[in-house]
Amino acid sequence: MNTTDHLIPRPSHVALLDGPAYTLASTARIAADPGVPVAGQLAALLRRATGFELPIVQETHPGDITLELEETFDGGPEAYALTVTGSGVMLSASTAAGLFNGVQTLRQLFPATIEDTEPGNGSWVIPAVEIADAPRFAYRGLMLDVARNFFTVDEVKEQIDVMTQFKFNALHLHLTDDQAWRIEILEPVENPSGLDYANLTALGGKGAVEVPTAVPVRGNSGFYTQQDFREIQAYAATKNVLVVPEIDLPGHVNAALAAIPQLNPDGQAKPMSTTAEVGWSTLNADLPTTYEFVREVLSQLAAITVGPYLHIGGDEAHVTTREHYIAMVQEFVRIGAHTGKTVVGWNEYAAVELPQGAVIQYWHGDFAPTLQQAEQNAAKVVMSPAANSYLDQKYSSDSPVGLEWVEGGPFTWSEYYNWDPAQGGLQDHHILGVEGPLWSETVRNNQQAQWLLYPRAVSLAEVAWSGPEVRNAGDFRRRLGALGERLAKQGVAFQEAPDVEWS
Ligand code: TNX
Repeated sequence: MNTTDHLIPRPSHVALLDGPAYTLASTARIAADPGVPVAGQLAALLRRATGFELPIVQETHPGDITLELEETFDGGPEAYALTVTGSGVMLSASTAAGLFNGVQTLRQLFPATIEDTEPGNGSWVIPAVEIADAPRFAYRGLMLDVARNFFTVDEVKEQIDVMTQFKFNALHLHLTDDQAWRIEILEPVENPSGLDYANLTALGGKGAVEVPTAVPVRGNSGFYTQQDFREIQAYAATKNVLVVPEIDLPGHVNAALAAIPQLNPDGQAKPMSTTAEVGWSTLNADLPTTYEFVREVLSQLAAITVGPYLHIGGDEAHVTTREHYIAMVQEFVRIGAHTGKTVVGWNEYAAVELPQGAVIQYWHGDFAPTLQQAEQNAAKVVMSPAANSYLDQKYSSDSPVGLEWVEGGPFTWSEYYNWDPAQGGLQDHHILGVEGPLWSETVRNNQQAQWLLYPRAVSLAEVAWSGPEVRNAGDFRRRLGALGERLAKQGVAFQEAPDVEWS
């Protein structure tokens, strides 16, 4: 079995070398500069399966695995070069992100027994090989809808652990929706209208979806304190993941309307709701409290967000008149940009004027405004076309969880593999990247989430990372098959696609 042929996502260049293979010996060490967090992660993985000591040291000897930060190394901020020979493993990159990516490749180069959680007598051999690799797109994301069903901090960390082996580097958290509000907003220094921000989570945090059909169980309740949110980001950062928080505006806001009466024109709080229906709630364009509220929420969220992006939603505002939608979203974009962050929104928001470099997440419907903003106003696009990336959709009509509304579905790994983000006139330089959203109306725990995610998220990882010249569906299917054993050893639930020969 030649693992150099199994890599997912597929690297730009892989060349087998003549000469002896590398064997990780019990005396090997990991040589790395201090402050390269992935060195510790690699050591932990290898120690667990091999039982070797694998100390982390600074000077390299023959037989070691060396992680080298080389400022002059070029190929982009996430690129890496990996050379494996009989005398050692040498990984180089110009950034910690590049080293992180290279380590994910190295993990897959070891035999699948490297995923064992107890030391066995594997033979830790890697063929001599030279790999040079860099991503096609800078943004490679997944989205968790923590509003319809709450995922705890630990569950989110576990999702990060799994996704990052495929070089995903963004995690979008859909923090608010009709059914719930999941992020703590503190009592502001100034609160002219006396809005009860604490009630957003006191009441809104208790909400969740409850669909009467397939999955009768109510979603989980809960919310993140600002400290929790910081903790998620800090953890994500050690695995090269940027968190993108979303407050969905001006629709999908019932939980806020329920928590804060002054957001309603009649001053009456709305009842909380558990329905999975969409598009029935809206903020009010004529109320000054709408803008006061949004300013406070976005500025607090921006202040605790490490990454450059702030997602302001914008989707499915079906009960907002067009005039009111434009008025509100234009102002929300301004407020968002004023926090110093780059605003992101679902593609409906391309109807307003966007600041240069704003990000449009295309999911559904008319492509023209997205393309136009990308071409004329230098907006960047994250591609999440529903029929190629929606991870909440069923695999087949008898899937125990998942929705089934996207035209052309249900969908398997192949629909999420066989598409190109550069479509409809969009070119690579317009595209920031690719994201697979996992809406959670039918999802109640990480296992169900994983089952919907994998293997389709792996397809998206390769679409986002690998150039079209190295992509091939038949070959990908073969590599997926080889991945099965590794996922199983990691305890990751995945759909055993019937057209894949799982190892
Ligand atoms: C549409 S996709 C929504 C979500 C739902 C999803 C269900 C998008 C931007 N909005 O509110 O959860 O469909 O698939």
